[in-house]
Amino acid sequence: MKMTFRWYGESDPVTLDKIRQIPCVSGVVTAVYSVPVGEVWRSEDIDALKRQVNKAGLEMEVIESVPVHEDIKLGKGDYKRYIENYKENIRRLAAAGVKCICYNFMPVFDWTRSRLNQPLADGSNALAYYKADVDKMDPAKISLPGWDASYSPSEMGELIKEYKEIGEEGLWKNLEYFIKEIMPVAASCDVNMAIHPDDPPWSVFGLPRIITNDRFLALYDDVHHGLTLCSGSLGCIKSNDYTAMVKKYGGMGRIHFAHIRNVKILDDGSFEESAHMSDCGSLDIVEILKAYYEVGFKGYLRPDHGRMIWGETGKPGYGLYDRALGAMYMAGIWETLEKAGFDKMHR
Ligand code: DNO
Repeated sequence: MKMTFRWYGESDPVTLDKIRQIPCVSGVVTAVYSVPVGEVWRSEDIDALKRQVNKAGLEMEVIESVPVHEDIKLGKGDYKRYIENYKENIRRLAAAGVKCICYNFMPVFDWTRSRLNQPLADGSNALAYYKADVDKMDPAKISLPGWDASYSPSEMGELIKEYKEIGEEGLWKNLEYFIKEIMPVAASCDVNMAIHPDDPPWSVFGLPRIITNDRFLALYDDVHHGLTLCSGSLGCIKSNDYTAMVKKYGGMGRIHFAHIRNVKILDDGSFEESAHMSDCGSLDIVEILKAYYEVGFKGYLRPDHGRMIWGETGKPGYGLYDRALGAMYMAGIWETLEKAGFDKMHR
């Protein structure tokens, strides 16, 4: 396992120097942010980013994300050109030593929350998803971090209509086409492609959202075709046995990237993001890490969203302090598993 930390580039108030001081972190997860979605990243920009990260004493082996253009997801317009661009990005990133690319196939919106700074009982604040609030939201009129803000309300309305028309099966068809195009390139470059599950893993605003792991993995039979397994996404459905998922997909060697955070699931299925520690939320983080350890996980892990604590302000979910606490907590669990010889007891 390699512990990583997300870094949003030059504009991120959480600087590389600060990340470097978290003892367990070997590298950052980042991207070239200046390029419009769908276009080819310049090799000079990729190399400059890598040099900057390496100079700070950190690795750049994971890219999160190379976003997928909406034309690809809708199978329309310039989708063929965008797919060729995507392949070229895989080649260029591989040439710079990148080993894993995280991406998603969520229509229009990436992760969705109704509150970005919900006060928690301990005085911190965190992201939250309240079903009743989301039901009242008009997606054309709001924007959240992680969403593409480049659409006008009428363009947004049109996009949403198109997705509703193609529905889940249409989206599956376009995903399958995309995967069959890009995976031979990724495999030949030895880059692991790690799709992020839909977050939350149910339909929002009536849009199709389809990343259910079994069917996704069946699209392409190659170990490079894999998952970013995210405990905060798939773990926020009470009936999901998240630890069993880690064992199953980890056992198949298909989890390339682990996002770990805790969530407190509320009675109506809404959820609040919480501190990483098991006691603070509905997920047992020790059991999750034990499952990763048991399957001999060799991929990348990162503490996912954190709360805002100690008065920190910044990009919602991506402050320094709580994510650093999360990284250290998980590194501590991992070290304990290693030193206690947990694998010898269980193999
Ligand atoms: C949320 C992140 C996601 C993730 C993308 C991957 O904080 O985990 O935004 O980066 O879905 O493409």
